[in-house]
Amino acid sequence: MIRMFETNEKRSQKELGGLWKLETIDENGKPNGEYRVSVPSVWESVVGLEDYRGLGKYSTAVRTGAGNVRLVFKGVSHTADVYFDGKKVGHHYNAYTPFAVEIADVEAGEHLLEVVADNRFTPDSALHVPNDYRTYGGINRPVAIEELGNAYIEYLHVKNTRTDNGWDTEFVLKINCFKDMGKSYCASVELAGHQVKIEGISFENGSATVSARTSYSGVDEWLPETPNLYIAHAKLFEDGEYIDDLKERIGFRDIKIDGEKILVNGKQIFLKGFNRHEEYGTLGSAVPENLMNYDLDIIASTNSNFIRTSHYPNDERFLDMCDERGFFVWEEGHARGLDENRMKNPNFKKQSADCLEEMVLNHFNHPSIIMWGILNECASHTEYGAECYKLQYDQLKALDPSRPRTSATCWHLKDLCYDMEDIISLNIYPRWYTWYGNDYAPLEHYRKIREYIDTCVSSKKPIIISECGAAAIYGYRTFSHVKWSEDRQCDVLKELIEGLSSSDEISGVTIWQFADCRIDGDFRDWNSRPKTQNNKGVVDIYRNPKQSYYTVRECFKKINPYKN
Ligand code: ADA
Repeated sequence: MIRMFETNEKRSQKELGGLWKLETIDENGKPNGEYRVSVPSVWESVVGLEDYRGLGKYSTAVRTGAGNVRLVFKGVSHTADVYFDGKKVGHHYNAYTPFAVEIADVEAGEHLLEVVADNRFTPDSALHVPNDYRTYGGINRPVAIEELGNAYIEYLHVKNTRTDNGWDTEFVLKINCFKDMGKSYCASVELAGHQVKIEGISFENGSATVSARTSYSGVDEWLPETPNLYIAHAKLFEDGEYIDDLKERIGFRDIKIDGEKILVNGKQIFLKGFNRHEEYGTLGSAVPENLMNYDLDIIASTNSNFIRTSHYPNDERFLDMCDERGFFVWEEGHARGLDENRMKNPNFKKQSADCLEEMVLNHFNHPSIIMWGILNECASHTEYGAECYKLQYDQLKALDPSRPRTSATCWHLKDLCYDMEDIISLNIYPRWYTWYGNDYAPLEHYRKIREYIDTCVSSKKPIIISECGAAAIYGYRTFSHVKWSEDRQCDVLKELIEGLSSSDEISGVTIWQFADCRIDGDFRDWNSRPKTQNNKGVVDIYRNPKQSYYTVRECFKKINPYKN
C-alpha cells in the first residue's frame, strides 16, 4: 500500500512491489553480487548484506500504456539515481522524504526501470552520517507508477482555521502541465458537503498554484478522543473533460500557542509519549504496515498521546495511522547531532532545505502533526549554527505558518536559539549520563536550565522534555539495580516521568526511546552501545517488553492529557 486510504479514483496508479533484481555494484557500476528482493525492503535483510554499505542497483520490468508517466518513490535510502530504459531520469538525496520523476511521451509496452541506491557515508552526504541510528540501504518505502494525461494535480493542501462560528477553509492546489496544447483547464474540490470550483487555470513554466475558499460550521473536530477524518477530493478538467483527481484525508484541528500553553482546538494539552525510530528488527527501516500498526497498539497501551518521529520525516502510512488513532505527532527534518563542522558541509543547507520542503509539502494535511522540528542536538550553541537554525525556522514558517516550530537541544545552558522557536524542547538525561552529575533530581536539573532560558527569551513559551531516559539490556535483571539492568531503567524512568510531569511549567515528557534500535558501527559513541544498538527502548528491537514498558504505562496512566 502507498497510503492507508484511496488517493485516486480517476488517475491510474499502480504499486511496483513484488520481487525485483538487486545487484550490488562497485563505484564503476560493475556488479559483484545478484539477489532477488522484495520492494520495499532494505538490503540489510539479505543474507550476506547485513552490514553492507555501498551501492545497489535494483531493476524491474514495467508495463505502461502510451503517454505521460510519473514514478513515485516514497523513500530510497539514502541516495537514488533513477533510470528508465537505460536513460537517467531522476536523482534524489535523503532516505526519508518522497520524490517523483515525470517521463513524457512514453511508448506503450514493457520498459526497464532501474534504481541505484547508495548508503555510503561520503563527503557529499551532509545529513546521512555515522549515527546513533542506522542508515540502511535500498528502496525502503513503496514505489508506484502513475499514467497521466497532459496535466495532473501534484498536491492538494487543506488549510483549516478555527473561528467563532466554525472553520474557514482554504484549498491550495498545485497542478502540473506537460505541454501547452491550447486547452482550457479548471478544477473542483469537494469536502464535507461543500464543492468549490476554480476556473481559468493558466500555467507558467508548466505549473500553476491555485486556491479557493469556503467555510464550515457543525463539522466534527479532530481530537485524540474523536479523531474525525474527512476526504477532500480534487478533480481536474481539460476542455470540460475529467482527466485527473487527488484525494487527501484531513481533520478539523487547529493548534495554537498561548504563553506557556499548547492548545489544540482551544484545549490545553500535556504531551506524554515516545521518541520512535522507524526500524524493526532485521527489516530495518522498511517497516511494513502491520508492524507500524503493532507499534501503535503498544504505544497506545502505555497511555501515551504523543510520538516524535526522531530524527527524520516518517512514512506516510505511519502518519495516516496516527491520524486515524488520534496521536499527536512532532515530525522533524532529518538531522541528529551534527556539529558545526558537519553543518558547514557545502551540501548541508540545500540538503536540509530540500528535506524540510519535501516533508511539509507531502505531509501538510496530517491532523496528527501538531509541530515541526529541526536539527536535533545540532550546533545551536554557535553563531554559525544559530544562523542555520534561523534559516530553517524561517523556511518552515513560510511553508506552513499554521504549526509551531521547535528543536530538541542538548546545549541547555549555552543554546543561542531559545528565542527563535515557538516551543522550547530539552533533551535531558539526569541519572544516566555521568556529565549530568548525580547531585540533583530531574526537576532540579530542569530548573537550572529554566533559569538560563528566562534570560534568553523575550516572552514565555511552552517547554517540553523532548528526550529523557536510560538504557537497559533486555533480560538483564538484578537485585542491585545496577546500570544497564531493566530494574535501573525502571527506577530512572519512574523518577523522570513523575518528577518532570509534576511541574506546571512543563507541557510534555517524551521518553527516549520507544524501541531499541540498531546504530551505525562507526558511530563515534559505539563503545557505549552494547550489541551495536541504542538500548534505551522500553521494548527491544522485536518489541519484546522490558520491565520499563510496564513502569511507563503506569506512570503515564496517572497523567491527565489535558491541563486545566
Ligand atoms: C540524544 C539524541 C538521541 C539519542 C540519545 C541517547 O539525545 O537526540 O538520538 O542518541 O541522545 O541515547 O543518548
